[in-house]
Amino acid sequence: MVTFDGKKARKVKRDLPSSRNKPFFITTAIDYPSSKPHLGHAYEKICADTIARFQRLIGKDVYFSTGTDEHGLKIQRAAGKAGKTPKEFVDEMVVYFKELCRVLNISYNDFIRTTEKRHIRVAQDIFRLLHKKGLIYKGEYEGLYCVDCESFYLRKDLAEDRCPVHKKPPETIREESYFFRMGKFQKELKNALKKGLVEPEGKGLEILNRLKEDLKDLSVSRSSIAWGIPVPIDKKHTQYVWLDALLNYISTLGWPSGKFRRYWPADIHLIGKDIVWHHSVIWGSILMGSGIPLPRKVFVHGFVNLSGQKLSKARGIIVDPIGLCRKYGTDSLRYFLLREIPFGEDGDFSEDALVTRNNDELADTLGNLVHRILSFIYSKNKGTVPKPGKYDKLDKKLKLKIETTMERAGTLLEDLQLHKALEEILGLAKAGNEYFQAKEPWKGDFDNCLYLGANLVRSLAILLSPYIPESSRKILKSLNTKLGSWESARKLLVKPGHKIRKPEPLFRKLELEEAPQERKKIKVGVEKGCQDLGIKARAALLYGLKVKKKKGSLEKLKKEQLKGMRINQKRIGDYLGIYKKLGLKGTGHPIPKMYKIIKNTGKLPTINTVVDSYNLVAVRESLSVGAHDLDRIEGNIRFKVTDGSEKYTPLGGSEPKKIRKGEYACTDSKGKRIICRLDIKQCEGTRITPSTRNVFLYVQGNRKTPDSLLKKALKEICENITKFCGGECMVL
Ligand code: ME8
Repeated sequence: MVTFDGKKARKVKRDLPSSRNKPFFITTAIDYPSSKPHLGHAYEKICADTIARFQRLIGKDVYFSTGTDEHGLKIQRAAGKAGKTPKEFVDEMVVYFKELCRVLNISYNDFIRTTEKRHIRVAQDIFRLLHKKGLIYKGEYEGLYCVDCESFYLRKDLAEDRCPVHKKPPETIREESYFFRMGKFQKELKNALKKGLVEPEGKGLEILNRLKEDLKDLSVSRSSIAWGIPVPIDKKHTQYVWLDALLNYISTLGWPSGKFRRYWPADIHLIGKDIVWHHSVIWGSILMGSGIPLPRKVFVHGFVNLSGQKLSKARGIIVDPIGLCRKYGTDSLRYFLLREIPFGEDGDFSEDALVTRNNDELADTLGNLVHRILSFIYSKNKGTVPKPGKYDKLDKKLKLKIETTMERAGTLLEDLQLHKALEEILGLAKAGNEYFQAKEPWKGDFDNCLYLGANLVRSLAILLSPYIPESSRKILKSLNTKLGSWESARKLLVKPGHKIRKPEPLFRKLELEEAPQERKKIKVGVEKGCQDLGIKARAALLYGLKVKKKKGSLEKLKKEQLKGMRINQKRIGDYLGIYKKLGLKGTGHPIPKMYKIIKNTGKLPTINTVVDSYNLVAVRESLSVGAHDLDRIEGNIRFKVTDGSEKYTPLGGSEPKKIRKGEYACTDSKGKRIICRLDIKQCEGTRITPSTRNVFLYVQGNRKTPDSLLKKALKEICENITKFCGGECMVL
């Protein structure tokens, strides 16, 4: 459908779905509003929105639904903690989820809440239907339940007696329950999975693997949880949250009539990797049992991690997506997530990387191209698109590139390769810049360049509109035209003589804003066992650092200070004396080892600007010093004598190792995780890397170490660090 009308004003048809268009139904998971939305929620909605917008552009009649999953124990408890009734609580929380959609520019058709009447009606009707068909029976359930997953686990599926996802011990639950004969559908489920119900393929295979074992019936009611949809045949029970939440996909369509007949089966259920079982096995069997066709596809996107760490509220690893949009702009965030994370795989978020992509790709490549072309037309040709002459080689090449990009990116988007399609489109913008440069319009011969340039800008705005809708709208506004169909992006519909508007600035170059971050504070304690050994520590917190791998001025300082440096053997002996007292033979202090390296190579190793800053003082004063990423520390710090149950993952390791009993160590996580062993062997989880911003630093001594020395050394290290990494320091 062509919506551009050139000079002659003619009313054109808007690109709205008509009942003749093929329907396309896409859903996201519905989020638990147990706390405010996180970046993972934002990512899923952005991806679904991009697909929905693309499908609309290719002429489909799209129905896109999202919403919130508001029942169950998790919500009931969160409400209790907040001192609210569950309903008051979800009513307050849902505002944030709707606000998230608004800020992210999510073009949903429906936002469904599972506490709405229209949903409760469907959930109860399906329960009744399954019961009537003999697929639901009463029994007793005893099992291990993880509230955070709202799921039961078999003991063998736990990881060290904890939920494998949330790492929390499950609760034992024993009660009367209604069961759904899920086991009956094992064969049909396997067939559906083999036919590709779940994508990417690997995720489907994982489920097929689990289906090698007998599929058990599912407990679908709870008598001990009040906050849920009442079981229609027995009001003492409430429906299991998943036999409530999953039904949102049909209640949003008003099953069994209305929109349901038009849009079902769903084309895509877009979900994260932790709920694939629920969406294939549980949802699949509920649908089969109810006689409803299966969705066409369950697509599993990856997880967004924060600089390599899993987002986790408990561990303080959270990012507020609304805050990010305010800080950097919605389209910068959308663009970053869609471009950086291969769709279907996990990916990393960091503000540094967002700023870099924004500046290099949105501002420099795209913004620059649009600005060059439009402002040239505006200032040098009175805002009028010129009439082209005969095309030369460069013109023909650009025209062809516009056509092939539309085709390739379209195929990739239909195939859900969102990141690859975006790469193609960016390639067109790059080609556009090269074209403009090669054509040298400033020399006076600009007709072809500006005519094709204006059309290129229009095509780019259309192709980018699923990804960065607001920027696309701004470009089209400056160009004085409207959004056209995807297919129309190949055509040269901006005609000679067309008047453009004054170009608006598109993307600003961003700077990484450090503050105002909340400053995390922790306490440091030395337990009695450690005090008895004479262990003492002085600590500081450093904020807002910029850690570099290497810095010239620091290298210079290291070189200067190494001249004639000796270590204090007596002080090292004091540490070793404690090790001996503890019966820990064969454990050396690292300072002599480092000293040996210095003697052999003439250099202090270069690790990064924080570690090098403290190593310098640690070697000279022969003191034990440790620095850790403050944001990755869980709870407070305790120096303790180990009882052997603690977890310790050495640098470079991925699995925790056993630790011997009777060592002394620096720990976090209520004394359960070793962040540093006595011989200053750090753990992997809190290591300092170039993305570390905030640091916990300590200098550790023993009975014989003067307090004044610890204080002086700490001060010098803090000064070094802030000199070479910036930021501020707070001595504890
Ligand atoms: O699971 N990165 O709700 P939820 C990307 N209510 N996606 C993530 C993510 C991350 N770090 N963390 C979570 C629920 N998600 C249920 C769904 S559907 C009938 C019921 C994804 O709030 C997660 O995989 O825990 C899921 O798809 C969605 O966010 C909502 O997660």
